[in-house]
Amino acid sequence: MQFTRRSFIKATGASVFLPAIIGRAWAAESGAPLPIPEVMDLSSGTVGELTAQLGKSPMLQGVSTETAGYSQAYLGPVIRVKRGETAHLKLGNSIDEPVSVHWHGMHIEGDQDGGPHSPVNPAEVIDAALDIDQPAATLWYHSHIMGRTGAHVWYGLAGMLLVDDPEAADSGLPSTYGEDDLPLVVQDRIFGSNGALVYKPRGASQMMGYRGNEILVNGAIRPEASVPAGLVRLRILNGSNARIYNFGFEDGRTFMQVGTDGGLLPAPASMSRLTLSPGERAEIVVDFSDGAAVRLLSGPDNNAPMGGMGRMMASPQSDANGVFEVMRFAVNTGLTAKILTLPNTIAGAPVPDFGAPVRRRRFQLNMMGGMMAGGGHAMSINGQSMDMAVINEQATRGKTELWEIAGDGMKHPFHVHGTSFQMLSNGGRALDPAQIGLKDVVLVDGRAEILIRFDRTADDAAPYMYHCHILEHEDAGMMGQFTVV
Ligand SMILES: [Cu+2]
Repeated sequence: MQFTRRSFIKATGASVFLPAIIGRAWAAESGAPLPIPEVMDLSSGTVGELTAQLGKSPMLQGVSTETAGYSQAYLGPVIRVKRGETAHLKLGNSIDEPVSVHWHGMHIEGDQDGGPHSPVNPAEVIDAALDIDQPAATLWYHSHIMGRTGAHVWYGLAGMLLVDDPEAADSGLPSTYGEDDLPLVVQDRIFGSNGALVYKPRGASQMMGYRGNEILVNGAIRPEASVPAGLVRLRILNGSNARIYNFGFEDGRTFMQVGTDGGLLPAPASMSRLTLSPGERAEIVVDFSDGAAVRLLSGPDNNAPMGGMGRMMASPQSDANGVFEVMRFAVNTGLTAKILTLPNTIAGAPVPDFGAPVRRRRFQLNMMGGMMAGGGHAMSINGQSMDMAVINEQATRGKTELWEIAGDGMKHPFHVHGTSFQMLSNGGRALDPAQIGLKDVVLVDGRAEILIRFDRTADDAAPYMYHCHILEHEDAGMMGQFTVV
């Protein structure tokens, strides 16, 4: 398959966006072992290679699915980088349309950021250097081409990235990768009757964001993780285009959140439900010492402009309350439980030091009312649709600002490139303990306020972006760009 614009459409050529259940030639069976992505360790000067490619993935039984990935068939390796070092990569592209590698959550210069101004063109190889200076965190990377981000991520051009910080080395958290420290990339997808991924946002499914009716974790449908009978750290990334998850365990057990988008929390926060919107990450620690198998579930996603429109969105098979399975955990007593208790405080957690803001900016996210560069209606921010030729804002390096973000119609996950921010308020309610940590996505509930500061620069040639992380909204123009000088 050629990965052209046309073949994307060909691959998504089903005439409706809901899959044909009757007559499908495949089975979507759950319970396969959780795939553990390979690690690409870029510490100590190791140069990594990351090449966008097409592949075939055995996601369904009886058919293989055409997908895309970075140096593998679907998704990419888990990249590890170390604070204080410069990570080096060769970025390639064997697909016949431009892709990029945006480093979501990294505090790096605009020309390292991998946004829409930094494509990797077909057959091109680019040397990338990332100056790592931020606390330990669970970040991710994905393609970020203007108008194409939704399709690229849907087909698989995304992966997780972990920043290791020597200051957090003795955090006391589970940290044996693949055993008691598991990456979980959670995504919803739609498969056509031929087993191909279907991506065809239009009408309501573009307006509300494109959602799927099958849940994948690390590329496998509702898999099963084998875990030791102790504490296990789950690094959860909502890598979906639009779906908001409300995670919880089937037996209602509590768990501890220990990290958010931008790093570890100063102390574990106990909870039994966790909401993650597209682009957000959370690190949680779950106690499996009782030896019981348990399912991770999520609830209905009713994020829609008007009541009732939710019914028009694809959704997984669920119970009467809209609750559906994400994945399962089975305790394997053959695995050694290395961590049995959590510390009361977490070493290496960042301490926000924003100080008083020197200025305020306001961002109004509009689902209507923007104009596309070539004319025509689009989504917008402050009445302006994303235009690659227009710098919307200019910030000053090192100066703290207060940003007020307001959204219309529905909740929008607002993401800012190049830094992490601190939430001050959201929807007029008190922040919960996990929201005190550093963030780079805020699910704007009516109106949110954040404190933000940029310690790196971005010029006109490679500006930073702010945008809605519902990828169909971003692709429709709900994005702007800014410099930091
Ligand atoms: Cu949005």
